Amino acid sequence: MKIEQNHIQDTNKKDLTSHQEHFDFLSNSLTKKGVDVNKIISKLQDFQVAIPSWALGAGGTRFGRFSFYGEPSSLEQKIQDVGVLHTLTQTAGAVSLHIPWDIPQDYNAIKEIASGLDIKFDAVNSNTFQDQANAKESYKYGSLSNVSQAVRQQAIQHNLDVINIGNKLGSKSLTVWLADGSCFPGQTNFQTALQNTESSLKEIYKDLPTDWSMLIEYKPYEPNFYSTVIQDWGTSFMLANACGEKAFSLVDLGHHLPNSNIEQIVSILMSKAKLGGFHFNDSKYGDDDLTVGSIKPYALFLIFNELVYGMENNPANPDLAWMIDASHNVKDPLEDLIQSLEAIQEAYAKALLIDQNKLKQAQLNHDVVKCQEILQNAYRTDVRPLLEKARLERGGALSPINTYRALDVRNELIKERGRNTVATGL
Ligand code: LRH
Ligand code: MN
Repeated sequence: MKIEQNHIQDTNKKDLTSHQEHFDFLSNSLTKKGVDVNKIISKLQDFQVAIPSWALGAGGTRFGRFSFYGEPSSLEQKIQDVGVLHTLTQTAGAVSLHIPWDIPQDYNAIKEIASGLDIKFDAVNSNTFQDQANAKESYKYGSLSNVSQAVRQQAIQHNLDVINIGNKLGSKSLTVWLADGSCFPGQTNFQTALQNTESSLKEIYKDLPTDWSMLIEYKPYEPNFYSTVIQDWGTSFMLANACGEKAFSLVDLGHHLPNSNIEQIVSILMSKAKLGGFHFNDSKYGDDDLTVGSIKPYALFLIFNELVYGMENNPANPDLAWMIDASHNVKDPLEDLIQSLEAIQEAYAKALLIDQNKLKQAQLNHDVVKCQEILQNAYRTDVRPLLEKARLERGGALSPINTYRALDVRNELIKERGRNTVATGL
């Protein structure tokens, strides 16, 4: 399924006038406030988010999985679906693969399809939380932290294989998330598990290509429910420092205990030049992997405020890896991802409207009310005309969801692929 430019222009036609009116009104009022509207639009256009290859089919829970049919059953079809998202939104110009769910059969063919759709390969993800059919050792009781040297070695080798696969695709970073931990007190020795994990990560780090980075993802619980070895940002930060200057922390928004101040965690990691990237999603309770901005849009805005400040004031922190990590139980996976991409662009655009100098001044004057006024004036601004302009200028859809439905993409995919295809992944 490939969406042609003229199809998008046809569906844009009826909304062009109202878009232009809204855009002109907003652009004039922002320009009067000294905002460089064109600068914001080019920042939005440069902001490319990687789509998780494991979230292009229906997700599920232990209680059930309900397909939307027409799911991609090969890596080629997954890249094509990312192409649909990128053509409509112009902000999904990358894919993050998960190994072994997405091992390319024909590297050149995959790279050709991806470059034809202007899709880059972002971080590759290792998987030592599931046993593979032909595996000699089991990860039942952990992988890089396991008391068994043989199990640790198998997990280290897997990560080196993942780097090798990523290297052939042009990826420049490895994401390591470990399910390692325990379900009951006494089951593991915390110190031994952490030391094993540190020495195993260092083994992997030794073979990291010079221009690569290692992203260490933390998570407080699940699938282990008493302890997780890399449970929080502090542990990830400590391990990243122990490995070296190419290792960083990865912040998955769903990997925080209730009421955690994620924006403060982001500011700390950036101030120490150890923030490597994000897995964007949203949640009400646990690692719910819901649509970005669907539950706590203001929290996402506050995180982008710290990111905008950090990108301005922490030059030592590397360019960040922007990725979505979501799972779709009740929404069409592609519509869910389109809504997530929109929410990310919206939070970023609103954060770019914050007058950081005025905010700094109000903070120095302890003018607490003014600080909030400055933040919320930006948050209360309807920035959608800016997002539309950014897409329109790049040939995208004014309303990606409307165009997706007007072109009946899901049914076209079902016609092409049938109703029984199942995408690899979660
Ligand atoms: C763990 C996680 C990790 C992935 C997996 C698919 O919860 O966030 O990033 O490997 O989801
Ligand atoms: Mn994640």
